[in-house]
Amino acid sequence: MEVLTNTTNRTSAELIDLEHRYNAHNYHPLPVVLDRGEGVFVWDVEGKRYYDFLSAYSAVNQGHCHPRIIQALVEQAHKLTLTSRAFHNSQLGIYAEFITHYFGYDRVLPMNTGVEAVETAVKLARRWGYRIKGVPDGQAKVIVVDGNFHGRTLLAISASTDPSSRRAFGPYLSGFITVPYDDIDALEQALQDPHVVGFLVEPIQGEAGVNVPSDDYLPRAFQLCQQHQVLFIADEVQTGVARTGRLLCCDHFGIKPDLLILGKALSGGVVPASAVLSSDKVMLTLRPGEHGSTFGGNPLACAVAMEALRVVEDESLASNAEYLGQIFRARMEALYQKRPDLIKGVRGKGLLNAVLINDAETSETAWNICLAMAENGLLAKPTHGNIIRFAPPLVMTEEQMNECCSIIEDVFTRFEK
Ligand code: IF1
Repeated sequence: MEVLTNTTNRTSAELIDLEHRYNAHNYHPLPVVLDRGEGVFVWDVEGKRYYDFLSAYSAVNQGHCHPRIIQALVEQAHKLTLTSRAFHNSQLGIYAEFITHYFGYDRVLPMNTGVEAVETAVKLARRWGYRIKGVPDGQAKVIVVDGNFHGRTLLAISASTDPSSRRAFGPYLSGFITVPYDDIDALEQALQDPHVVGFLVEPIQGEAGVNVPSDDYLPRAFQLCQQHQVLFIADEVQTGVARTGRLLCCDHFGIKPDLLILGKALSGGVVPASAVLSSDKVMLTLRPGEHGSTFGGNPLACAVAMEALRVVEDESLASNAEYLGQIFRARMEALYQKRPDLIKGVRGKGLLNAVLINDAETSETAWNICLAMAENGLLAKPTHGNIIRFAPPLVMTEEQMNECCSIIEDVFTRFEK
């Protein structure tokens, strides 16, 4: 397919300057200006091609601009994009039936961004706590874990333990209890509080650096929540939709969360679409007019999300992620043995992986390695400190994965701190 030329007629440098001049400085991107994406590839404005190993933070699991998802977008966009929920629309009922059967839940509450779905899940847990569990009004608490990332709203940062996410944004929302991640005794202790209504956790912590818990942590946490009449709330915004080698990361641990939070790849990165899925007993505690959003459940997002989920199934993306993830981690482990001065660990599941850089002093090393990989046609970005996350689209072929591992190995082998 011919590479479409840059339609802005500006250079990367000019576009970076414009962004710096007129945009808030709330990110520090790699100096790459992307203009086009297709499958596992993205092109910058000068036409240089890269393998995308960030996948827009796991939103384009189905690959950039997947033709089937774009077709669903275009067809619906020509018909009806938004009605608000003041009226019904012809896509929402079909979508609700589709997604609840797809994931095995009674009901869905559609929102737009991941953090809106997190907010929705916490509101549902509190409401269930007051109406069903009998927690005194205004006393509900939700347990969260150290190193969590659930988004950027005041609720999400009130739950956060990360200074860069929360400092100088107070006052904070109360009603959160924080326990160490992967510490079942600490969780059991916190569950003694009769006002606890929910345990909110990422099955694998993304932003914290792809932290994978012990095999028995989540199953035991789920069991303890059941024993203490507490809702197990899985934030699968980043780990869900086949990213970790199963449809849901919770599937690796054999648990079915009481509330499931999805976002990002739910729409294949085409339009914002997020969702909370749960049971009648939780969902029906909400009455008309008590929650919603202008775009939540809009027909365009419904049509796109259904096709995005069909693609996941039709192209067996979960098993592909599982298979390619094993190749990736094996080659990175071998690289680790060759360069223990540069690497101090490799971890992840499916195609959500991280290479831990061996430099306690500065996070410059990880950054410079990412710059060198960009020079060699592969895009990845460090997360907290010296951890490089590697998360390509799940449509990658084995041949492409091997080529990418060679690029990474070449960069690491030649890299001097
Ligand atoms: C940023 C990374 C961060 C998430 C989980 C909810 C949300 C996210 C597990 C909120 C969002 C994004 C946000 C973006 C960077 C990226 C991210 F881990 F994916 F890399 F920050 F942790 N739950 N994650 O990962 O979803 O409202 O953004 O749709 O804010 O810098 P959102």
